[in-house]
Amino acid sequence: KALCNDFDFIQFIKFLDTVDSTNSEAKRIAMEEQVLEGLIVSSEQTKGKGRLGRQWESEKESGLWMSLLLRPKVKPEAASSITLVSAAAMAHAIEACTSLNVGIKWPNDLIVNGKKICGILTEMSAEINQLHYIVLGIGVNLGQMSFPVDIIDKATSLKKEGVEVSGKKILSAFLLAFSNFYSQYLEGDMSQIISYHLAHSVTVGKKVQIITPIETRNAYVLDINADGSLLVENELGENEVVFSGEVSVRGI
Ligand code: BT5
Repeated sequence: KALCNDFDFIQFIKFLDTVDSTNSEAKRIAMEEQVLEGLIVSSEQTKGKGRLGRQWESEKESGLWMSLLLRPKVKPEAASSITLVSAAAMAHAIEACTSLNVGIKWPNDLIVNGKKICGILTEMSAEINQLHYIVLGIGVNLGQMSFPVDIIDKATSLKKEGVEVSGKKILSAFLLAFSNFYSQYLEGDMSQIISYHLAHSVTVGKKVQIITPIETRNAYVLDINADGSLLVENELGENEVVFSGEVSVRGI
């Protein structure tokens, strides 16, 4: 049952000690229950996932590892911009609970002092013209003081940045901000969400590499469009719109 109108996208909350991946658990629930929406949180993930098959370090009690199972009544093309909705909501939540400045690296990374503190993995099940569900996976580093060598220079946690906040506090601040941005998104209004991104972007106005599974090329980021896509100037000096793939910002 819905907790209240503001949170009617949360019909269940499942807290786990351990799981392979909260995204995988959300997908299993989505398959069993055809209409349910809700939240899964785990203290530990044994197979935390990043995008493009990458690994997400999710040690026990070191972070907030969570997934929202959502069934918004939107077209499949509109589904990927939910990543922007959650990035804005989590940036807002971290800033509301701490004195840190949070940057957003389009479309899915949150950055504190040049290092990644949060990553978002959006997965969906859809057919042409019909979206079945979205799984919105969010990982926030809370208590790690060290990271594996391959990411030691690019990852950080709230504790490493000198802040101790509980996952519960971040989660409740996130849900409040998310419910607000999500209802705007459902109404087809991305304006406040895009403004929030532009104000916090570490991507706009930078030279970036656009890395997709097939190619890597250089571009200069001009703007974030109203639909959440990125407006870039390519190496030929032409304007181009980037909808998906990964954009990595040089120097971060
Ligand atoms: C992401 O992928 O940033 C998406 C991460 C989503 C994690 C959440 S946790 C809850 C839910 N359940 C899941 O199984 N996943 C979601 P990507 O942009 O591909 O970044 C992955 C890269 O970030 C890795 O290849 C590492 O370089 C780096 N990385 C791995 N673990 C990290 C960590 N804990 N903190 C910062 N960077 C990390």
